[in-house]
Parts: sequence; structure tokens; C-alpha cells
Amino acid sequence: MEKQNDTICALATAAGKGGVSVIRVSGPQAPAFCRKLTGDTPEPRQVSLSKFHAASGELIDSGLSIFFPGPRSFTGEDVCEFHCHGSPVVVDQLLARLVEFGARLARPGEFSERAFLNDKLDLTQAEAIADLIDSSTVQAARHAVRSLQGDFSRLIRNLVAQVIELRVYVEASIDFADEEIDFLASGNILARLQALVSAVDLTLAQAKTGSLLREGLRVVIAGAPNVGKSTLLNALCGQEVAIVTPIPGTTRDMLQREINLDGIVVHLTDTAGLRQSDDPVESEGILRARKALAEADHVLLLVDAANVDDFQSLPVWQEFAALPLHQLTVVFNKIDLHQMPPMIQPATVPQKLFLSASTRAGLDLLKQHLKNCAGLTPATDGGFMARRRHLVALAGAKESLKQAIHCLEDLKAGELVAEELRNVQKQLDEITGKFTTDDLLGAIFSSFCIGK
Ligand SMILES: Nc1nc2c(ncn2[C@@H]2O[C@H](COP(=O)(O)OP(=O)(O)O)[C@@H](O)[C@H]2O)c(=O)[nH]1
Ligand SMILES: [Mg+2]
Repeated sequence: MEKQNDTICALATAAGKGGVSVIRVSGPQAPAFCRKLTGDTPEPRQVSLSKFHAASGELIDSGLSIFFPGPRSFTGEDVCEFHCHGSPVVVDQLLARLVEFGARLARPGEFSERAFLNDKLDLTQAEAIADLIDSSTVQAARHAVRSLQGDFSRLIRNLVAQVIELRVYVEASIDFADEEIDFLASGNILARLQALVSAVDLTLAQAKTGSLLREGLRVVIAGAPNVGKSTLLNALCGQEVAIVTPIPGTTRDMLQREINLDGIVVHLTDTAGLRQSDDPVESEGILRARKALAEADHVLLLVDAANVDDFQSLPVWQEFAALPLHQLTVVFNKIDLHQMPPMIQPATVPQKLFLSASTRAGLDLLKQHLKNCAGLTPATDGGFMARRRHLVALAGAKESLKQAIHCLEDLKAGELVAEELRNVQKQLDEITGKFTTDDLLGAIFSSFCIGK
């Protein structure tokens, strides 16, 4: 990260006309710039009525100024805020004046980034600020506030503390080479590793709910050509979004629509039918369909109801061999042609659902099923906001824990257990930002808006 000894400034309120605009300045020169702009030495944490002057001495505006000396400020540095009238012209003049003094216009997210670098916030809290501002439902806002208050960070720190305790024990055992395994057995390491897997699982489930509120559920409709994928998309959207014909290979590009199921945003993607094709356009569509499948939260594999008994011998089934099966529902379509009732078999692997996209029989079952897949219930309301990168890190930590159990039980190798536990800690530390790379920080903060 570049050095933070410069002083940055930006408009902190929304751009455009309004009652009041707030300009934020952070860095060692902030109080000096305040003195130059207002002619007064600012009193810490007191609101002063100020006049803001141009270089010529002419009045730009009058308003309020506040000085928050570091480290008791948002960024942990000296911070000044100037409240002026909400005029873009006034704001431009004040910012130009600050730049004249030697301030630099802040990059997107730079205030939050400094707060993070000065340990005022951890990474999940900094992200929660952006999520709170971006939230589009009350529920999402509540989850973001809880993350901002540190609920999520506390859970992660608690997990890390348990991992460290285990690491200390396991690493100590390596020094007793002869009795290493006895030593590990007496420490009940296996039971503690298993308890940690359960704890990570629980956090992962809560984080999934949070992430869902932020990002929505990504559902991909896939299958062979002509099974009724586009018809199903249209039925779920309640409008004719996709072209439906009896000709196989009609859909070539991906079609995406958002639907709202009782407050859960579902991003639906209709894809090109999966088959071998010599048509370059259709082939590209199929390539994209496979990519969408890999990124989906849930896949609806559409199959003609004629294939109820032999769907696993269809070529399209091979496409799904690599998918984790809990993300997959096989939807048998066109039941109207086979005199079958709409129904769901949620306990089978994979789960099965029977409907008719064109008569809409069973469509309600599918909507309810998608809501269940999202796992969003009133019971999960105490949760926090989470992002996809948090889910990836938690899933990685769980994988390393399972690996550690394998190293202990099957390989009886304490050193490998220690190595896996190091990985677990690193992945958990990535969530709160205790372990980070500049790339990760750059990617996170650059998605913030300026002045945040
Ligand atoms: N009888 C019946 N026909 C359907 C049903 N769903 C789709 N179709 C027909 O199947 C053909 C292919 O549909 P389409 O949605 O384009 O399939 P896609 O290639 O998978 O997108 C069209 O002629 C549809 O009218 C259904 O539930 N019942
Ligand atoms: Mg289609």
C-alpha cells in the first residue's frame, strides 16, 4: 500500500444539488487546511460556524466546520469536515481550494481504506459500510449494520482463536516425535477438529444467507435442446422474454432476468441447449452455458418427462457429473403430455420436480422449492451481511480442516495436520483482513464510491 502521509479530500455526500453538502478531509495537514480555508484554528470535536474564502479573499460560502483529531476519527487520522450549501459549484470551489493547499482528491473507498489500515475497522466492517449504503431492502440493511457492528468479525475471530489453540498443541506434539500420535490422541485433537468443522459449517450457513441478501440467488436453467427451458423462463417471469419454437437450438445467447420471490432476488439464466453442434454461434452459446453452470448457486436441469426412468443415461447428464448434487434439481417438464401430476421429490438425490412449463402446472412448487433452496427464513433474521469472497474463504477453511482430519486419522502425520491448520487460519484471517494482499485490498476498496 502506498504511504499515507498525504492529505486527501472528497465530497462525502451524494453529488448534485441538495440542502447541504459535506466535504471530508483526512491526513496530517487537515487542521492546517481548515485554518487556511476558514481563518480559524479548529476546536477538537466542536462545530464551528465558518466562512470559506477564495484565494482572492472573496467569500465562497459560509457553513460549518468540525475537526476530529486522530486517532479518534473515522480514518484514525486528523479529519476535518466542512458542511456547505449543497451546490455543485460551491463544492467544486472548495475542493479546488483544498487541492491548492496541497490536498489530493481521494480515490474511491480511500477513507474506508485508511480506516482499515489504521485498525479502525476490519475488512468485513469496511465492506459492510459499502453494503449498507447499497442495500435495497430493510432486511439487507439490518444485516449490513450487524456486520458493521462487528458481529461477523467476532464469529471469525472466535474461530481463529480455536484454530490457534489447536495449532499450539499440534506443533508442540511434533517435538515429541516418538510419542507424537499418543500426544495428539491425549489432546483429543480429533474431536476438537470435528467440532471446528461444525462451527465453520454453521458460520458458512449464516454467511450464505447474508450473501444471498446482497447478491441474490443465481439459478441457471439448463438441459438438452427443446426440453422447454425458454418456456420455463417465460413462465417464471410471467412474460414472454425468450423466443420459444419447436426448432432445437433456438436459444443461442444467454437470457437473464431477475424475479423477486417474496423479497429474495433470483437471477434466472436461460441457456443454449447442451449438445454437440457445428454451428459456431450455437457452440459459443453452449460454451457460455457451461460457464454459467459453473457459477450458479442452483441449477435446474430440465428433462422431458418421457425420460423419467432413463435420464441418467442421457448425454446431457454427463455435463452434471462434476456438479455438487445439492445444487441441482432435475425438473421433468411436459408432464401434460404424459398425464402425470405435478409433484416434488425433495429427498431423492438429485432432487426431482415434475411440472409443465406451458400449462404452468407445478410452477408454484418450483417457486417454493427455490425459496427453500435460498434458505431464507424468518429464523435466519439475526444474521449478518456477507460476500462471496467470505463464502469462498469459509469453504476453503472447512476443506483444510477436513484435510487435517484425514492427515491425523489416516496418515497419522502431525506435521501435515499443523500445515493444514496454518491454511485454515490464513483463510479465516483473509475474511477480516488480518491476512491480505494488496491486490485483494485494491479490488475491494476500488469498488466503493468516492468519499466513502
Ligand atoms: N406440451 C408441452 N410442450 C412444451 C412444454 N414446455 C415447452 N414445450 C414446447 O417445447 C418446444 C421447445 O420449447 P423451448 O422452450 O423453446 O425449449 P428450449 O429449447 O429448451 O428452450 C416448444 O414447442 C414449446 O412450446 C410443456 O410443458 N408441455
Ligand atoms: Mg430455448
